[in-house]
Amino acid sequence: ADMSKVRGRRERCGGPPSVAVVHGSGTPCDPAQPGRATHSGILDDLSLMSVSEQQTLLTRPRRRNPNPDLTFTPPRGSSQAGADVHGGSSGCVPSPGTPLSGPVSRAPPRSSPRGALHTIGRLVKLGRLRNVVVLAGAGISTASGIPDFRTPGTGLYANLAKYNLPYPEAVFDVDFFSDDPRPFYSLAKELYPGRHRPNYVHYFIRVLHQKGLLLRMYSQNIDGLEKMCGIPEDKLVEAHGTFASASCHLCYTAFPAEEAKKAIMSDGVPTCSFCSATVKPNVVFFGEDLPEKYFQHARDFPRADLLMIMGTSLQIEPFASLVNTVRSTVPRLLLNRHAVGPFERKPLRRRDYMELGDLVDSVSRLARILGWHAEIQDLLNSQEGGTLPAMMSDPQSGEGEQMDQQQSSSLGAEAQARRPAQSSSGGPVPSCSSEESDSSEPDGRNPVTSVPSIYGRLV
Ligand code: CNA
Repeated sequence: ADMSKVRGRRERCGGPPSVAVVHGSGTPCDPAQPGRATHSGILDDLSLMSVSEQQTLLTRPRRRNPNPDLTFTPPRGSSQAGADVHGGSSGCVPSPGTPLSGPVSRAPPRSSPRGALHTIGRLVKLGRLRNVVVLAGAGISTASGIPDFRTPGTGLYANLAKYNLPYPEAVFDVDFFSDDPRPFYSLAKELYPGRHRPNYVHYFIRVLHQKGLLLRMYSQNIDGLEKMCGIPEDKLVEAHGTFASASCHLCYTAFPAEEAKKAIMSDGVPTCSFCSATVKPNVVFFGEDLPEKYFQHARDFPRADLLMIMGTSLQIEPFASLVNTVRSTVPRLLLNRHAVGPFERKPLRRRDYMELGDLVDSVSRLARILGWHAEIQDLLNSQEGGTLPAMMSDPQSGEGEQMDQQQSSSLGAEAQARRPAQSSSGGPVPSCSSEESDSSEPDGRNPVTSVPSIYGRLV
């Protein structure tokens, strides 16, 4: 793929021409993996456990949406985002009126002791999963008190009603922002780092790193909690930008992030000293480039041996399509309140596992299976006491940067995020690709060769 043409963009869910809700298993690459027969054999055996779980899922009666009002009417000319989590089969494009996310009254979560968590836990304990990629969304931060987007009633979109947005995603539309930045600033006040603390789920991911198992965390979140809990910068891709830097939305002149924050928190409007247009924190808006770091996925995903998907509705592209870029032999574990993306498919793809329910609950059960629970509790206690231990970027070798709590917390104020890169002429700099330098993986595995749909999205 010619990565220089890629411009990452957030998709307005379901709206043509940017319809990009992920359905189906999508296993674009599955090269044979020489020398991995043992791994495959174990996976084959263990996958039987999830088959029985799938049967349970298939026979469980599904409740219809008890509140048809909890629906999102898309902007004119677009079809409905999201997926019919009540029983739609794979490959469908949901019809208008389908709820954006499942109401809390969905079928009760499964907690079979021999289910997804035990399967994955066992593989980890066997040492079979050493390159875990985590894909995360707003759901990992709800336990920290930050609402997600789409949960009816509590979601941030629902709270923006007072601004009479033409459609909820307009809050991230740069043209809309240009006319009226207040809805986004209102959201920003809620999400600015500093008001909230990492929770059990964040620390679970940190421990995953401490154990040397985290290949990379790709997060859609802009709350900065991943860095605050000590996940090193080189292990983290903040795919939708952050509040850690700011710039003019028109001419991209950099603006001091702290000044922008101060103005926004006191209901002011920071303006560019160069062109007087409105300043925007470098959170990625629809149609804007994703950070260059995001394109690291071309190297990471072929190396992943477990994909953990947590707390996301998988409705924003190109992020959502990442789930389809691991090899088909790679287990994918969804931890969420309800099935999303390819996990709506029935039966599940072989080696797809999901545990539905509250994330903290699911993650703490997985942590107990792995024997990590006490360690995570200690980290949470240290956070409370302000004595969070240092974190290394490479815990196995002992090398890498040390990070104490103060550093990790203050990272939110540093320029970690990328706004769309600009050339000297003011135009966007082409996104860089790591593919060329990565034609052969160090561990000898085949890289992903077929190209997922995200590469076709040119803006
Ligand atoms: P979303 O569309 O709101 O989906 C969140 C998902 O998490 C839904 O499927 C929920 O059911 C699920 N969920 C929420 N709470 C829990 C819980 N406690 N246990 C289990 N599941 C839960 O949000 P996405 O992340 O998918 O959408 C991507 C957007 C959201 C990104 O662009 C972010 O910038 C944006 N966002 C970020 C934050 C944040 O930084 N904390 C908050 C709100 C929105």
